[in-house]
Amino acid sequence: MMDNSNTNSAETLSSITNLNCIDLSSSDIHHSVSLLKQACLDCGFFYVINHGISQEFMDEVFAQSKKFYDLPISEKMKLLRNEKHRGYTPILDEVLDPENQIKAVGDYKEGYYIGVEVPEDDPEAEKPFYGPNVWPASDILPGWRETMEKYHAQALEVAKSVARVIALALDLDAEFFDKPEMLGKPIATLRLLHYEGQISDPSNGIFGAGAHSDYGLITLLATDDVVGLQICKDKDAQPQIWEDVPPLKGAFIVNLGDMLERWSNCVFKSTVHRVIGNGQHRYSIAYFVEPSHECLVECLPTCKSDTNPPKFPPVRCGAYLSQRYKDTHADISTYKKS
Ligand SMILES: O=C(O)CCC(=O)C(=O)O
Repeated sequence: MMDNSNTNSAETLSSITNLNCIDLSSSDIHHSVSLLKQACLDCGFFYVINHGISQEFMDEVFAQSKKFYDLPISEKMKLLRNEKHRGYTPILDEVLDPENQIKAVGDYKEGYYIGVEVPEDDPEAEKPFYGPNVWPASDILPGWRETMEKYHAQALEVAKSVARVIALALDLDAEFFDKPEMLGKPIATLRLLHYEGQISDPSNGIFGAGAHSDYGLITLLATDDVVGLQICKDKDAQPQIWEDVPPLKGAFIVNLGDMLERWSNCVFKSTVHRVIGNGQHRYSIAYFVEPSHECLVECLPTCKSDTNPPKFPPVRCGAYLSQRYKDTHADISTYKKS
């Protein structure tokens, strides 16, 4: 829970939000579609349970993530992210809410990006979000790469299952997002996150993660049991109302990204969220799912009419994402200079 000192005139005390919960193992698809649709119309956030990834394996991924962050900063900096957005992002590397973080310098979190593994000599590696990953040496973190690769693959299957329910909720064929140019050849990025115990102070622009909406189709978020994630259903409201999203053991918190908001002509919402630090270490794992680089994101046929024309021009996924990353991350050349 946020404490009084963490509020300013533009926002009120937070309350706990009540998200719908989609059971991916349920045979009642109509019920799942209806729950998901209600969540997407309301705030674009929901829980997903019985998704097929075992708790034992989730625990292993979190344990491996913690081992990485326990390394000395000198070791972590050897794995600094590259221009393909692979590798380590130090504290303050990312500024998710530049407007409100003017007084601070960035997000008080460190991260590690792992994307789709494409060998350097593969022509596909020319694309902005494809290429080889950056991996810690196996003698330093044995089994780390294998664990993360396995998680990447399993999380993609969960994302595809969620995307089928989303497609039905948008009156599309269940397989709409399975096409080769969509999740057949996705840009899917796993990001391990660590909030190192900095207490947030919104009035001074200090956040674990500043307010933002995600860029892509959907994000699957796994968290430990430390609270911190908050959503704001109406970012234009004055004062803004921030609601805590409590962790739910074994569940993914799923949220819709801006690309899906564009695709659906704003029928489905991509909601602003942030992370408030309360002094405790917090670990989370975000899995950002986007279609292929070439995919043209243009208003879905089921989301437009004569009286409701498309609100956005079509955009290529790769170009759109490149711009969003550029807007929110430090220029890597600044690390080389220092
Ligand atoms: O760590 C969290 O709970 C949220 C992370 C997040 O919002 C992001 O990385 O986009």
